[in-house]
Amino acid sequence: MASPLVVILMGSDSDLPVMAGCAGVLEEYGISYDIKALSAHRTPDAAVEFAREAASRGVKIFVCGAGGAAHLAGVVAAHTPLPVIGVPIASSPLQGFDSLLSTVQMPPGIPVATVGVGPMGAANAGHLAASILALADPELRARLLARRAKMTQDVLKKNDGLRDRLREILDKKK
Ligand code: RP5
Repeated sequence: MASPLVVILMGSDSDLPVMAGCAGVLEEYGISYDIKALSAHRTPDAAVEFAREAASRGVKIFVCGAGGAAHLAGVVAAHTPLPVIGVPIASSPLQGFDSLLSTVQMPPGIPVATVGVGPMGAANAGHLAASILALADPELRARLLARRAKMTQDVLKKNDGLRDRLREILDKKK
């Protein structure tokens, strides 16, 4: 069986509800993926070994989500030449600001393309992975452009009932 194009890694299975957002987007585009929980701190050897051998299996992109002292994306990036997208997760009392900084502030030469904190970031990680893969896949590029065109239409359509909705809100306040 062909290797999945994208690997979604999470620091813990407790990150699954957030990272499901990324998996959902990849499924929308028809992009194959694998999903695994491996921790930079609690399973360091397994995480490094997995990162090291992924490229030779045909994986193209890593999406790494972690919370707190979120070093998973950085450690994976240190051990693979593949693009790594980092998703900071708000699982600690610092609500994701800690994971955002520890994911985004990589030293020069070992980048992590960091998206926003939480579910919105996880979904965007899926869209960014699709954009990268679309560079070499015209059919995927067409699906991506079609999705964007639909999004544009959906947003423009929302203007139709805006005045009525505003009236309802203002009348309720009376
Ligand atoms: C991080 O610690 C994980 O990525 C997760 O967001 C957080 C809590 O992990 P668990 O204690 O739920 O396993 O490493």
